Amino acid sequence: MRPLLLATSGHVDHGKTSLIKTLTGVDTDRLPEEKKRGMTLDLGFASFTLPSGRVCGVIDVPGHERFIKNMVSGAFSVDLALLVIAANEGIKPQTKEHLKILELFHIPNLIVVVSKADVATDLEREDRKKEIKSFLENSFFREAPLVFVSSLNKEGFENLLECIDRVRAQTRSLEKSFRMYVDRVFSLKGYGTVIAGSILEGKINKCDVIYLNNNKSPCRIRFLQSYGVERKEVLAGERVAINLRGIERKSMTRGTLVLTKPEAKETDVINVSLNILDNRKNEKMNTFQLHIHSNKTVCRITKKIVDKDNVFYRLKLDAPLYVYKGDRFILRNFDYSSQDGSVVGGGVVFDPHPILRVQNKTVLNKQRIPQEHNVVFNHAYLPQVEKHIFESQLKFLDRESLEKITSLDQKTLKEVLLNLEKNKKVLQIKSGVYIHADCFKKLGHKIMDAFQKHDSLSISQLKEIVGESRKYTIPLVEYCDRVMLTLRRSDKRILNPRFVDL
Ligand SMILES: Nc1nc2c(ncn2[C@@H]2O[C@H](COP(=O)(O)OP(=O)(O)OP(=O)(O)O)[C@@H](O)[C@H]2O)c(=O)[nH]1
Ligand SMILES: [Mg+2]
Repeated sequence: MRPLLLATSGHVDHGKTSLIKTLTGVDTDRLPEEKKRGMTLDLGFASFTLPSGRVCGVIDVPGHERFIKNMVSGAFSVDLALLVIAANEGIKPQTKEHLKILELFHIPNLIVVVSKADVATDLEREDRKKEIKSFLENSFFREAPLVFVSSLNKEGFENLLECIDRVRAQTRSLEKSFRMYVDRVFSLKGYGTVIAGSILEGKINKCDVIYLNNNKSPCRIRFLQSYGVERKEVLAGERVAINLRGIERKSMTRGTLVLTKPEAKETDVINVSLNILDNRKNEKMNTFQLHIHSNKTVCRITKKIVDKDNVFYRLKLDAPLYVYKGDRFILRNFDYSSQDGSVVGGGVVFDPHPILRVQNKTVLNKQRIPQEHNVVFNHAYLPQVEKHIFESQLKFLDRESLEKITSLDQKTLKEVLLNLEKNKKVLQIKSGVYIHADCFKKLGHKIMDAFQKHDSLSISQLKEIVGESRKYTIPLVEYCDRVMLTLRRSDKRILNPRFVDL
């Protein structure tokens, strides 16, 4: 029987991890930081056997909005999502955002799980049902079953198991070559590095060699495991853990493409069809965060292509990625003054290598290919610019001063800064104003220390702590609000009790 793969979804604290623990016996919050904060930060994995005897793989995702990237990495390829909504709180921002993501990914099945049923009266349950029904009315998941459960008194789990068991796994192509994106890396004592992910296409055999991204050197496999069982072969739709020979753990990252043939081709220009939702704040905005598989990059819409009745868009990606025709992605607001936006749309990759394909045609005409595509980004400038920003220490540098110090032209500097930002070396605390990430960390710690002595801090107090003028203190404090280090309470700031890390 084909195994099923499910992911949780839903607002922070609505009981996703507790639900998975009740279903599988596994506490997927395994990081010490997760235990300390009682909150999921990264993906959790487990599996269990359904009443029919079928195996079900589980990916537990974080609900906090800061970890949407992790949520997307876990949810993009599952057969079924459980949308967990707490009976006492109902629909909250990430309930909505996660639902949008599941719709844009065309996740084929959804079960609404109303958790914490033990705290709701019959009347409250009826109200919740009505609220959820109207919330789903115009969605792809109008017909989704709804189950009340309590992880406290185990109510509803039999019903939930039956609902899950009725879901059929999607048909996946076994004819295509093996493709998987790494979403988990760990090392096993005595065995070395293990990478894991959900297989999108094809199958993998223990005797295969694998290729990581566009590296042409083959890696040998020591063993394959799926849901805790050693296997000779694992198929699309299943999760697999691959123990690699001779690969260091630190050289592996989430998002790495794994193939069994050395065919990976990266791209930074793709043609896509887009579905922009109508909640976009600024119609003119054309720069977004693109989330695809377990990867994220900044992208810009550079062209609209009308082909007969179809409209496509060309996206320029800041960092090259390995994407394939038919892959679905999410777009989130990318406001340079805000680290996190909300989902504004998504789409499907229509042509992952459009420029290469049109090279023979007359369209290879400088006017039709945006100039920026001809610029070869010079990585040599990265350390130079980063050093200048770092050396300014607790000072903030704006783009104009950087232009003078580095003597780089505007365009090159912009590219360099985007790259540094993407790699989290520097932070843009306000449009055109930069600080080195390490310096921000130091400042953040100073601010956190000050909260040991004060319940709240005014801008003047924060100005003293930061040692900067109001001109820079205010954007810095606003940036602290955006990264959820601080919370605004009228004209003062308090430390966000749920702040995760710097
Ligand atoms: N009363 C009651 N409390 C519950 C139930 N399930 C979870 N909780 C409590 O709700 C809180 C959050 O539970 P989690 O399972 O960590 O929630 P989560 O959705 O995984 O949270 P994030 O992963 O951080 O988004 C914990 O304090 C749980 O003990 C339930 O069925 N009944
Ligand atoms: Mg959790």
